[in-house]
Amino acid sequence: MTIEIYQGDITELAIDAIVNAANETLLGGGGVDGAIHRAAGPGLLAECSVLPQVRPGVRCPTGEARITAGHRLPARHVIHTVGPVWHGGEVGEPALLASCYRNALRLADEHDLSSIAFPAISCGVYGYPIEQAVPLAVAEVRAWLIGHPQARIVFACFGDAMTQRYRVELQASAPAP
Ligand code: AR6
Repeated sequence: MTIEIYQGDITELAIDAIVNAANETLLGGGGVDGAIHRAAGPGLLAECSVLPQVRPGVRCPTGEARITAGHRLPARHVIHTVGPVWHGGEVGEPALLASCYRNALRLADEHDLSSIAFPAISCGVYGYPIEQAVPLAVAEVRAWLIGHPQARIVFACFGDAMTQRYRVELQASAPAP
């Protein structure tokens, strides 16, 4: 089992799946979502747009996940999840963010995918504080890896500060030898 940190653009990873920090429409946006759609090409938007709507305009409610092909990406699949918008932390944000990681990893299981890269879901436009999001992400991934000893998880970090935060957290949370 491995957890790696990769600093750079998640769209460049040749891996079973990259996770997209999307919005509920699944029709693209800015940040990592925009980068993934640009790199994947129009086939990704076409595939997303025919996913069923659970409510008008909503293809993936906050905290849930959906899977598509990777289209022109080097990654075989994209697992789209929708993180919570940060409203101060008292309206269920941690539980919703945890469920993003769990649901993305459950889909990976269902599709026999063992190498998965995550961006820092909700830590951009959605405003989730990095100091709180990173320990949660690491804890969810570590819990899942216990039952998936062959899996490889990559935390894709944009920028030195994010990379450093993950590095510190991975060291602090490492199981005793
Ligand atoms: N590779 C890796 N990480 C990236 C990349 C990239 N190419 N681009 C940005 N990041 P955000 P959110 C980092 O805003 O907060 C979209 O418009 C970024 O620095 O992409 O969940 C969606 O459509 C940050 O650390 O996602 C939604 O409307 C992290 O990825 C909304 O933004 C997440 O930032 C979702 O907001």
